[in-house]
Amino acid sequence: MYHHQVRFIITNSFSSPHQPSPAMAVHPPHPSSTKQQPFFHNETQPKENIFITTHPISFFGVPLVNLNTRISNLELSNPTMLASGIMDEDAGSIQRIIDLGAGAIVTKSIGLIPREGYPNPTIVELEYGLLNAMGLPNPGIDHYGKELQQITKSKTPIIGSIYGSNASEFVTLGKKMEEYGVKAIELNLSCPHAKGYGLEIGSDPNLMQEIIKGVKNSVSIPVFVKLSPNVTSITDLAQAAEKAGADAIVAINTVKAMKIDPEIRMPVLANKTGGYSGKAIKPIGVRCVYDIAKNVQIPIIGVGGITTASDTLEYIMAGACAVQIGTAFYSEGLEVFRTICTDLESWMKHHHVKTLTDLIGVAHQ
Ligand code: RRO
Repeated sequence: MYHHQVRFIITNSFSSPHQPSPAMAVHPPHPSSTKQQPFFHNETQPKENIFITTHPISFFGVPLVNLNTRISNLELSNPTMLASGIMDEDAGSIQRIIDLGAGAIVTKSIGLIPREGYPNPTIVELEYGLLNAMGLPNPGIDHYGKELQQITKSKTPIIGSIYGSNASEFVTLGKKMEEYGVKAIELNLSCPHAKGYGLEIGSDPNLMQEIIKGVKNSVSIPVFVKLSPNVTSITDLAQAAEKAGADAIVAINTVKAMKIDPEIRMPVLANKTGGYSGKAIKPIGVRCVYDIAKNVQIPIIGVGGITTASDTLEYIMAGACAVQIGTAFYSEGLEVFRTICTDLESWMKHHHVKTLTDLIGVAHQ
């Protein structure tokens, strides 16, 4: 039905996790690679050449470089986290991502009661990413708690993402998440198309601060705040969040966008507009992280279009201490966490960087 830019449409099915589809990866060449073999393959190189090095990355199984990172009081064995909203619907799929090497997991955004989400079509693949308007489908906090309790003893930290329409709903959800054993809360104040939720409340700094203070006063675990790029100044919101006591900023949620199919003369998504994720939004995310890092002291977690080790390094150098990965599953497959970590280790070894955290914010110097 869709011939040109729309490659496939995925429907909203809460009970069946999305299956990634294989596709060619496109990576930028590293700037230092002009005289040597490049570290990260580009469009003209076959994928087998993704990394060329003669340096060993471990000695008798002990890594020679250190990918550990820290967000507030959470210790991560590596900086790659599962972003909210993908492969995080039940204990089984979360366990699978843990086994695949993610440094931390963020759950689906969960509300007080079950919610079906928007009618189909809810996701469409465009040239450089995915456009979605899922509409916050989730089983509600009480049912999700049963899933969570099966996996929160894992060594890999689980972070509970929650959404609500006011401070009191966020407080109830935050307390329940803590009871279920999550190691931190992520406040979703940034979904671009959820009426009465997300961006509609997250773009009001006073309401945002009321929510953060309410949750901070009710739980003893760290509270992260996920912000939207669809505002005049994401930096102002990050500063307001820091003042209200947030322990970390997560930047960015998806970019408000739309796809019209000329053949049917209609928007493709049933909700008409949605949120764009994937490679296309990486430069937007990197810019947001860079600007936020200049203005806040709390840790920043980068999200938006991260597909490769090179993308991860961009975010880290802009000021992020960790990154979240979601849409990359569709182009890279579920091995993306391992691939990024292995490529990061190789890059660091080659550049004589022993500790990943030494690279945080270096682009500001
Ligand atoms: O469920 C969604 O439609 C959704 C959410 Br909660 C979000 O935070 N960001 C997004 O692009 N979609």
